[in-house]
Amino acid sequence: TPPKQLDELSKYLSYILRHEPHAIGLQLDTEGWADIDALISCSDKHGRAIERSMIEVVVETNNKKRFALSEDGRRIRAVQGHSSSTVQRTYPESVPPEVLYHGTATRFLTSIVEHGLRAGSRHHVHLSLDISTATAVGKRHGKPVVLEIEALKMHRNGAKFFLSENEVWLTDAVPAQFIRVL
Ligand code: HQG
Repeated sequence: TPPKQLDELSKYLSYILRHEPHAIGLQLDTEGWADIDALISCSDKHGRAIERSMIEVVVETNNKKRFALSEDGRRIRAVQGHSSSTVQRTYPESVPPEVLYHGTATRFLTSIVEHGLRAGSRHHVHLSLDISTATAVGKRHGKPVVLEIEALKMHRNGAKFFLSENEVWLTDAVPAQFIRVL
C-alpha cells in the first residue's frame, strides 16, 4: 500500500475514532474501543472499502502511534485526542517532568494569557515533552509559538497529569500563572 493511502486512512481513523463515530453509525465504548469488524462494515456501508491488513499496517507504522489494538486483536482505539462524548477514557496518572511544552498559534496568545489553556472540544489539554514537537503542533493552527508549562509545580499544587501510551501528556487545564511564552 502506498504511503499516501496509509496517511489518508490514518486521517479517516482519527476522525472516526476520536470525533465522529456516528458519521458511519459506529459504536465506541467508554474506553474508546471499536470492534474492527464493525468499523469495516460501517465504513463499507458508507462507501469506503478498508481491509483489516491495512488497518494493522496503519496501527504499526503510524508516526505518532495514534492507534492501538486490543490484546485479542479484535478492537481498535485512538490513543488520545478524543472529542466524542461517548468516550471517557481513563489514563494512568503520572508525575510530569519539571516543564512541558504546548505549541499554539500567535493569534490565540491574548486569550491564553488571560484564561490559561483550555481543553476546548477535546477532553484534555495536550502537552509535549520537547519544543520541536510543540512547534509542529502549533503550526497546524497558524504562526507557531511555544509555551513552557511549569508542569511539576502544577502537579505539586494538585493538578493531575496523565501520560498516554504514545507519550502525549494530558491535563484538564493550565492556569495562566504556570505558562511562560518562549
Ligand atoms: C488553543 C495533535 C484560545 C490551543 C497534536 C490550540 C496534539 C486556546 C487550540 C493534539 C485556549 C486547540 C492536540 C484559550 C487553548 N484561548 N485558544 N484559552 N486554550 N487554546 O487541535 O493541542 O497529530 O484541539 O493552544 O499533536 O493543537 O492529531 O489541540 O491551539 O497532540 O495526533 O486551542 O492533536 O495530534 O486545538 O492538538 P486542538 P492541539 P494528532
